[in-house]
Amino acid sequence: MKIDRIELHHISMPLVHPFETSFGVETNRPAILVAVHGEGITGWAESPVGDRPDYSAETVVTAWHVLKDFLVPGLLGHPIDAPADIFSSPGFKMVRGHNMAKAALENAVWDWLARIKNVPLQKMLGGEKTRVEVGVSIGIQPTLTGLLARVEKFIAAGYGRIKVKIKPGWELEPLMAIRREHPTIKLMADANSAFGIADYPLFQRFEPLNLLMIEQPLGYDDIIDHAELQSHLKTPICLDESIHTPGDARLALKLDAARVINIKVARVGGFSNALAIHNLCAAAGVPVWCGGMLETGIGRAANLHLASLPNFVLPSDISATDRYYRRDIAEPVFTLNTEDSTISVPQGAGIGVTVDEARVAEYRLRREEIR
Ligand code: OSB
Ligand code: MG
Repeated sequence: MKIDRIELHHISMPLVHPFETSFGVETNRPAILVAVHGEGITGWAESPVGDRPDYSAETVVTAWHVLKDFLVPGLLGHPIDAPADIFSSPGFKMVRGHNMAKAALENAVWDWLARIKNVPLQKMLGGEKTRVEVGVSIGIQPTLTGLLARVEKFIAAGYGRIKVKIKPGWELEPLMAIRREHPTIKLMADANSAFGIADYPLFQRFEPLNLLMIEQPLGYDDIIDHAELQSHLKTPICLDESIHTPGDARLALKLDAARVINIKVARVGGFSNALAIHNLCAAAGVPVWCGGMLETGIGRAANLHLASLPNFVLPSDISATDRYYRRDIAEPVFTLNTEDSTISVPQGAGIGVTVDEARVAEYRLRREEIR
């Protein structure tokens, strides 16, 4: 089978609520959407790249360049009967790194193949769960009272796991305040690399809070200091930013630098690497969960399919649509199953959602079609 035309869309979506992490505030979420057309079918995927190279080294501009000038031209006309065929195309063989650019194109091809076969994407990935356990990720808030009100609101809405962003000066106190009011809620913290190994005594003070895990406390490119930090703690450390490849995951597992891994399909370069990391962790007895990047309904649908695999045993950062966007670009929107803090995996062909192209056009800053 052949792909004859590929579209790139750069969009910017207004968030319902500004999202603050240790590296800054976002009020609008950019993304690159990829649509692959061939055999009368269209496959979609989303690259949740940022405007700034803060979470990852890539930006909308670098991902656009790598897609348009290298990855896409090599895939047009290249025979594809299974996802693995992508990797023999000239662009994928050549390009080093640029995982978020690769993920968008690879994942659009997975969606395209699943739609051609008329099966839900999860079947092709090997996932069986029909509901995925989820939580909510709460950004840094201006005040402690504001944070507690937000936590309260999400718990009342049915979320069974709360993750809060932390940074130096906003760590122990907010976590203790939440724990005091919610003694049994599944609670965790994400530092997005804001601390150093010298801060280990601070993390030891987290231990009585019984956190599910501490996500990416140290350097975005570090594994070895995380191993050292883990040796001082009972609370599991989870790696996010530091894991880009199955090789990174092997190293982290070998050094006991991560007792949990957050798999973000964009960060690891697409479903093939995500599956490889899932399998490595399963073999090592290390649980995984699916991270989020404030995706639109396109990226979140893909995440739900991935998180339906068996070793995704911890709640994933996939929340209901109304937590991110007033109007999303794909239908149907996602709602929380409040009885068990899950979201159902959409059961249509491919990612199981329909892209609203008129809305994509409304939020679009740039479009390009390559034949
Ligand atoms: O570190 O997990 C992160 C959003 C943008 C960049 C990094 C992160 C996040 C989130 C959002 O935590 C989770 C979600 O999409 O709900
Ligand atoms: Mg994170």
